Amino acid sequence: MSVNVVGRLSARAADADTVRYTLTAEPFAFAPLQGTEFAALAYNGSIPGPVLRVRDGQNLRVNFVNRTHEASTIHWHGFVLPNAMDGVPDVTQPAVGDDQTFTYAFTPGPTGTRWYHSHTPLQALKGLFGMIVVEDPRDEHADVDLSIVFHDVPRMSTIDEAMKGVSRAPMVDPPGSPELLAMAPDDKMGDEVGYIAHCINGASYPKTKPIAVQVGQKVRLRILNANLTQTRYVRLAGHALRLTHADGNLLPQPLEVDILRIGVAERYDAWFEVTKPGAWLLQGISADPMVFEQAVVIHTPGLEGATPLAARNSLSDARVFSYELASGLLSGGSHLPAEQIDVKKAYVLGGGDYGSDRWTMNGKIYPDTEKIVVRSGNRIEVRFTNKSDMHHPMHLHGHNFDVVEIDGRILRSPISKDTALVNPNGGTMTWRFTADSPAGRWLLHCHNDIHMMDGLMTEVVYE
Ligand SMILES: [Cu+2]
Repeated sequence: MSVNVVGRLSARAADADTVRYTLTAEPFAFAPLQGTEFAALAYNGSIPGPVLRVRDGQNLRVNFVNRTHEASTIHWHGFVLPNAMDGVPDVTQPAVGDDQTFTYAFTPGPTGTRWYHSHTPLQALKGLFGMIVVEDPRDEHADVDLSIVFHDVPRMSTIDEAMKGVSRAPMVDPPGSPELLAMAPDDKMGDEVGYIAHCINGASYPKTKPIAVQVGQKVRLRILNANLTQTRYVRLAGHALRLTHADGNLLPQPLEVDILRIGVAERYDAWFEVTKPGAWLLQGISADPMVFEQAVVIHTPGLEGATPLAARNSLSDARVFSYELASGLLSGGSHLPAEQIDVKKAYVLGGGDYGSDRWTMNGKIYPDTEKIVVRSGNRIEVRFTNKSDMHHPMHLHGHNFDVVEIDGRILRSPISKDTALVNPNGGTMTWRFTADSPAGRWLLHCHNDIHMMDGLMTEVVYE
C-alpha cells in the first residue's frame, strides 16, 4: 500500500535553498491485488515513486541511482529546464548504466502539479514514475492537498502485440466516450494494451488507503493519469469537481465538471468542499468492470467503514471535462488571432493500421521524422491533423504551449499545457509557443507509449 497520498516537506527542508532527494530505481515485486504479482520496476521500493515537493524558487538535487540492470534516465515532465537535465537517453544525456548514478540539478518551474518518469522504453509502463509538486504561494489555500496517481499494471504480452498492431485487448473507455465513438463498428484495432490491475496510489480497491477529511474542509486533488496508453474518466461520487489547473498551469477560469477526462500524462487540479458527513468513492469510470477497483474512499471521521457512495458507470447526464469547455469557443470564423509567427509546422499523424508497427508523422517514423528547427525567441505554430482512429496525447518537452485551435474551432482563451489530446478521424489541433527555453534538442512525441515506440516522435531543435 502506498504511503504517498500526501507528500509534505519537513519544515527544515522547506526552509532550505536546495531540496535533496535520492531516487533509486530497482526491480520490485508489485502485488496491488491478491494473486497479482507483477515483475515491476520502482523508485525507492514504491509504485508510484515518492511525491517530491519543492516551493517555487527552490533548487532541486536528485541523486539518481540506477539498479534496474538496464540503462535508465529520469525525465522531468512539464518542466522548463536545462536540456542536459531533461533525461532522454542518447538525446539529452548518455543513458545512466546499471549501478551508475547521475545527479539531476535544476530549479523546478513552472509551478504546479508535474511528474517524473523513466524515458527508457517500457520502464515507465513497469512502474518508474512519480509526482512532483512545485508549490505556488499565490494559490488559494487548501485545507487538504492530496496527490492522486491513477496507474495500471499491464499484461506485458499485450505490449509486444500492440506494438505489432495485432493485440486483441479491448478498448475499455466508457460508453459514450469520444474514444469509443471514434471507432468504426467493424474496426479490428490491434493497438490496445491489456491491464491486469487498476490502481490509485499503489493499490486497488478495496485495498486503497482511505482518505480522511472533515466537514468544512476545502480539498485539493492533484490528479495524474500515469497510464501510458489509456485516457481515464474520473468521478467523485456525490460531488462536482472544480478544476483550476491543467498540467500544473492555471486554467483561464475555474471550471466545474462532474467527470474529469484526463489523457495519458495529463494532470488536473480538482477541488471540492466537504459539506456534510459521508463516505464517497473517487473512481475511474470505464467499460471494464475491473476499473471499479481503481477507486479510493474519501470519508469524514467515523465513516471509514461505511458503504461508500459510488458513481454510475456512465457519462450520460454528466458534465464531462473538455478543453473547449475550459476555454470557450470564439464565435464567428475559424481564423486564428493575427500574430507574427516565425516558424510554422504541420504534421499529419498517421499509421496504426491493423497489423502495422508504424505510427507516423508526415509518413515517417522517428528518427527520420521532420524536425522543427527554431531560433531562441521565435514564435512557433504547430498544427496536427490526426488521420488515425485513435486520440494522440501529444507532448512537448521543455516547454508549455498554448492550445489555440481544435477541429477548426478557435479557443477563446488558449489553454497552457505540456500534453494535449488530438482528436482522431481528421481531428486537428494547433499549438503556439515561444522558443524561450534553454537551447537543445526537445522531444515532441505521442505519450501513448505504444505509439511513441512505434515512431510517433520528432524534435524541436534550437539552432
Ligand atoms: Cu498516439
